This record gives sequence, structure tokens and C-alpha cells, in this order.
Amino acid sequence: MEDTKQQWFKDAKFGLFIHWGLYSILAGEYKGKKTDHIAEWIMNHLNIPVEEYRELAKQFNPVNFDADSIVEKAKEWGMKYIVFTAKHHEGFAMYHSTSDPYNIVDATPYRRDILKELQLACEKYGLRLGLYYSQAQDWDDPNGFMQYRDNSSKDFQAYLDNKVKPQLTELLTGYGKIALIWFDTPMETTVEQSQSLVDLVKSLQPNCIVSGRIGNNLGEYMTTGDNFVPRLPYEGDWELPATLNDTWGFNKDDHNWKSPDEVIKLLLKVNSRGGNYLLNIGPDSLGNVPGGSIDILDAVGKYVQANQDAIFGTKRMTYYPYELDWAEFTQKPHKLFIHILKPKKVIEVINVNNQFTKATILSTNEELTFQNLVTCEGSHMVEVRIPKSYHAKTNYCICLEMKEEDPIFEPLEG
Ligand code: JFZ
Repeated sequence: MEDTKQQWFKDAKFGLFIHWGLYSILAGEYKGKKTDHIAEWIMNHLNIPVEEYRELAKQFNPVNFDADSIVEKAKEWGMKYIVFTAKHHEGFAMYHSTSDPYNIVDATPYRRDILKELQLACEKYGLRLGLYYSQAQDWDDPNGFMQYRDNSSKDFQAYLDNKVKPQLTELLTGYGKIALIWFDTPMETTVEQSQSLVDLVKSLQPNCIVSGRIGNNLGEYMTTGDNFVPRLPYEGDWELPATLNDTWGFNKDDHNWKSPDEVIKLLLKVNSRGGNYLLNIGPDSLGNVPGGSIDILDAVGKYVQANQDAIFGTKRMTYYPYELDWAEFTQKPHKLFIHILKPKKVIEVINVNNQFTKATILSTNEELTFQNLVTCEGSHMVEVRIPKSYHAKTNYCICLEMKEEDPIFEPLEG
């Protein structure tokens, strides 16, 4: 394996995104009006004036927030890194900013530095800590960009110099090792401006990775949109940020939770295409993580723990020209993993021309009967018999060992 500072990112596979800010207090509704958009955008979508929005800080008192238990859970779920919204578009700092009093310590009754607590918990449980920082949009700063508004009179450079750079410096000097900065929505940021932020990050922490949304192609990995999975394995480093319902920030009315099965399938799809799955939770105004998301993640975590060997240490799949609704594949040298997602009695994988030497249920090591076969059309396939006790089961993984390093998938002919 190549040894780069970004190797941890290539190996991470699964991370926890945390969207949390003053918008969590509103939970999707302001003065009787509901937003039909993602909840952290409520200030923008409902046109809440800055002075009114700022008042929210005075009631932010998330007494139930427990960094330790969230990070402990993330570890249990198999996640390797956390990305926390240090400052979202609303402009409020969720850490003790010394350059701007509009922050969790100086502007709220809570007065605790949430980020410091997350840092210590991450160090305790061995997870990496990354920070979301909205570098272009800032709806609180008169010179920060605001999408869907006229930004032409703004002095964006002044905002970068007076707010962004001091805050990035605080974040990269006060909270230990920062694994990555998750920049977002660059809008009209110029190449020079993006570059100056990259330079600042690297001057303070050379190993801190910069996300694709720094803009101007200066990021060190690609980020896709919510739940957008590339069709083909993607060669570079990439990450799919995803919600468990339809919002990032907490919305009390959004109960559109994905099922654990959907989430497991998505995780495997992302991993098999060589990416990391950054899955979001949105704590509420008291710091509680919605029970719905905990339940899903507990179920997903069980799959991940039982099948670690087929997730971590895997590499981007050799391209297979079929989509199977009952399975996802992952691979490692000399191993092909078939994640079984629908009940099966026999499985057939066609157009694969390897010499398979052994088949087992990954989590129990139980050996399975299998055959390398040639079809009447002359293409190759492998057939594996599933033991009776598994016929009704879903979400288990079969490990096929093979002589060759990689699967040899035959191209489609006709
Ligand atoms: C951005 C934010 O505006 C949003 O609030 C949230 O933080 C999310 C993770 O990131 O939203 C985007 C930005 C870009 C895309 C999708 C959502 N995109 O490129 O598809």
C-alpha cells in the first residue's frame, strides 16, 4: 500500500457527521412557519433577520449533550472519524472562538466548549476528528456570502481576513490534531482565495486534509452530494456525506428514516466503489441524538462489527458489469466478499473466471459447498450453496477465497 498522509482516509470507510448549531433549537419551525428545506438552512429560507436569529444563542443550553457517549457509540458502530460543524452557514461558532464572541461559550448559558469535549472523547476512543467550517457562506457576517441573495456589494475578502482566517487558526491550534477541514459551498470564492485557505491550513497542520468543497479544484478528495453514489468505482479518494432522514440539522417533523437495510446497502456500495460513507446525526437543542438515528446506527453497527474483515482493509472493486439487488461485493487480495442482503438458498455469480478455493460464512467461519462452473454459453460462474439455517436470513457475508489476487470478471459479449 502506498504510504501517504491520506492513507487513514483511504482506509476509514465509515465516519460520523454531526450537524449541530442554533438551528437545532428551531428544529424546522420559526414563529409558526415551517421550513420545507433542510433544517440548518432555516435562517436563509424563512428570512430570519440576523438580530432575531442571534437571540437564539441566549436559550441554547444543551444540558444532555455527552461527547463521550456519542464518540463511544461511533466507535461501537465501526466509524473511524467524526466531522463536526464547528461553524455552519448560520455563522455561529460551536467552540470557544477567541476572535468572535458569537460562540457556544461566550454567547450561551451553556458556556461549555463542545468541541474541546469532542476532541478529548475522540482522543480517548481513538477516532479522528475533522471539522466542518463554512468558509464562504456566513449569514451572520455582513460580508459573508448568502445563497439566493445578492452578494455583489459584499467585501468577501474582508470576511475571509477578519473572520475565517482567525477562526481557522483557532481551530487548528487549539484542538489537537485535526484530521480534515470540511469546507463547503465555495460559491464565488476565487482561486487565490481558496488557495490562501489551503495554505493556511497546511501551514498550521500539514497533514490536515482539505475537502473538495474548498472549491477551484483545490481539495484533496472528492465529496458527492447527499446519497449520490457514483455508478462506477472511482479511482481517487472520495466520500459520500449522507443523511439518515431528509435533513442534516435536527427537524422535529422529519421522521422519514431510512431502514438499517438501506443504510447497510449504501455503506457497502460506497465502500465497494472505493469511498467513505459519512453518515449524519443531528442532535436536538438539548443535545439528545434522535432515538430514530441511534436505532438505525445500532443495527448498522452490528453488521459492520460482525463483518469488519469485509469492510476495513478492502480496496476499490474491480468493475463488475451487473447490479445485484440481493448483494454487494467488496474485495481484498485473494478474497471476494459477497454481502447477502436478501434471503437466498443458492447464490450464483456469473461472468467470474477465478479459481475459487474456499467459501465460508465470514462471521462464523462455517464452510460452504461451492462449485466453479462453466455455463452452456461458455462463460464462467461460481455457485455457492447456503446452509438451511441461513435461508431466511439477510445481512450476512460470504467470503470466497481465490488463487488470483483480484476477481476476474468477464466482459459482456454478444
Ligand atoms: C451543504 C450544506 O449547505 C448543507 O447544509 C449540509 O451541511 C451539507 C452536508 O452540505 O449542502 C450541499 C452542498 C453541495 C451539495 C449537496 C449539498 N452537492 O454538491 O451536491
